[in-house]
Amino acid sequence: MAKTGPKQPKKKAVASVSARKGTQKPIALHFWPTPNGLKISIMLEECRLPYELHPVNINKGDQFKPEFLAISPNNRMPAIVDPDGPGGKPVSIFESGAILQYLGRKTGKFYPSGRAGIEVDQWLFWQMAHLGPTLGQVHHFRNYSQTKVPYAIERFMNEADRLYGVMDKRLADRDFLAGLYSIADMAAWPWARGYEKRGLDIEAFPHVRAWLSRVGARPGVMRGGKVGEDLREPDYDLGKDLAAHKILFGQKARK
Ligand SMILES: N[C@@H](CCC(=O)N[C@@H](CS)C(=O)NCC(=O)O)C(=O)O
Repeated sequence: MAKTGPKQPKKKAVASVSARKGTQKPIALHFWPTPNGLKISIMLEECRLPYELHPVNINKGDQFKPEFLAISPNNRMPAIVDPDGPGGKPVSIFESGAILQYLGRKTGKFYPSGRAGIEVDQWLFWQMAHLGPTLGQVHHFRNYSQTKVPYAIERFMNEADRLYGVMDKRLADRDFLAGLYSIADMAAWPWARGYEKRGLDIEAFPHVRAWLSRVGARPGVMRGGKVGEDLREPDYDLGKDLAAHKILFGQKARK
């Protein structure tokens, strides 16, 4: 928790319409436009919470700046600072699942309590522990690794296929992962929509495909899913940015 409100990295823009209209103090969203970052811009847009975007260019090493590490010690975005946290005091939060739960509790939206909340937790943690990390590894070994390792590609693509299968079965008789639309869908959607880049055949998963369209048609998801599009150069390809590879893929405890 930030006691006095941590120093913020340079501000880029006020992203939400509600931030300009409302009287609430905006939440600082430390962000780069990747699936994990977009989970939070989507939730903020869905809740119409005012927020300011603080770009963290992870390809250039912004995640190692001391002021960012003060709020996100794992040097990963997203992170937020809510000036109006519990007890009216500022609070900082890292880990996208924890942020989604916090915003759900704060607003009373998309994160029910009781039995329904248990459903949400299971699918939220499933995304955090399985879908996100596995698709991340698929992307890494297929698109970023300079050495093609067939075993790693096959291993993670098989696992991704299995996970899409789990999701497809789950969505066969309900519209959303936890029944009602929730933070679990917001966590899974930005990852699941990238099936093409990861070489997955969506035709094999018709219920996932229908859910991708259902979630993607929500105005809040449309707004939140586009946040930060202008931050990267239009033709940027991390697969070819070897300087970024050094920053992102060579990390160890001691420098
Ligand atoms: N479990 C974390 C994962 C966050 C994460 O991996 N963020 C990546 C971008 S998608 C990042 O900030 N990488 C910076 C780095 O690797 O140094 C969450 O869900 O918040």
